[in-house]
Amino acid sequence: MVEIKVVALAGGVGGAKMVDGLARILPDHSLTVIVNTGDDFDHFGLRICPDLDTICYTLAGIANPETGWGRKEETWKVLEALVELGGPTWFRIGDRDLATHLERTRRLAEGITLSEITQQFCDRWGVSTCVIPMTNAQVSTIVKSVEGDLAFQDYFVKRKCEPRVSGFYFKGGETAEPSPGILQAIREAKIVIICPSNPWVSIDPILAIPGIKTTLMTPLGLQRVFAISPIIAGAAVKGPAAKMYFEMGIEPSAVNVAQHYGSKRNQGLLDGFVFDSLDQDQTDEIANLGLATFKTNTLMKSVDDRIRFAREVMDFATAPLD
Ligand code: FO1
Repeated sequence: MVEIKVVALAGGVGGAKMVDGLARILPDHSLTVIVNTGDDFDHFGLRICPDLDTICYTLAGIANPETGWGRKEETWKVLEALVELGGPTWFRIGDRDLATHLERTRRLAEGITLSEITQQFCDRWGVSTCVIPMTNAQVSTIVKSVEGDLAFQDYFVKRKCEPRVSGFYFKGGETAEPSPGILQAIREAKIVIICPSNPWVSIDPILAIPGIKTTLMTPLGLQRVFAISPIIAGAAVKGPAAKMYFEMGIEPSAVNVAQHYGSKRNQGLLDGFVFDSLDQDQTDEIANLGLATFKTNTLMKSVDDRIRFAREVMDFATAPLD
């Protein structure tokens, strides 16, 4: 693989798997991951950053393979003691995972930025990929629902994504600045990959940070931007993305994800779009948006799947576009 700079936008478990595949096939120091922090919240007075942790744990090989979040080989002594005390246990924090939240919160209180802390943790976990939170400011994804505005983790974990949604907004997003290095990484990237994450609550918060979307749309050199559909045959691989589409009055489909980001030819973001072979009947519709298309098996059940898929995506992304 020729030495090219790649930037990935990611959040959640699907994003982490894609990022892991890309990290395994790309030369060291060629991949920068911009991570959603709209899921972040304070719990027990600790700042918890689920998508940063999911992506760093996955890259470090210490993620819980069943859930995709939290750590593997975890113990739950603190949670058991909290049950005895009658404390809140709706958000399950394992003992090893707790150390991450304790130490992140301690360093934040010392005035170290979230970006610096993330880099410091990656150094400790042996993660060579450059992982950057979308901003060092606090930006909170708020879910507009039939029950009123819900904080993201209240919606996602406490309420198990049940309340019908009507929209989202990213509190603090309008005044937040991209973390240092993000705009430069986007400008220098030859390839930008929008990972198969939830468009509404994992990718849109990143695009909402002032400067990120405009920089994506005005690259310095010949840059190409691709998105990968998180919807396969009308369903999300994991999480509420399809349910959100449906409740927003939009049919959950690969073509509607492509439409969500738009093609460069129609004032959108994308040069090309990757989706599952199960949705091949949408190929013309997607191509007619002005997009190069690539179909394959996009399900990543194993590490080998992640590697195979990442190779296919990079081959498509670096080949002459039709
Ligand atoms: N998701 C759940 O559905 N239930 C949990 O108890 C839970 C705990 C948890 C602890 C640490 C962490 O980093 C993530 C955790 N998540 C849990 C996932 C979290 O809700 C993320 O926001 C999702 O991964 C969506 O991105």
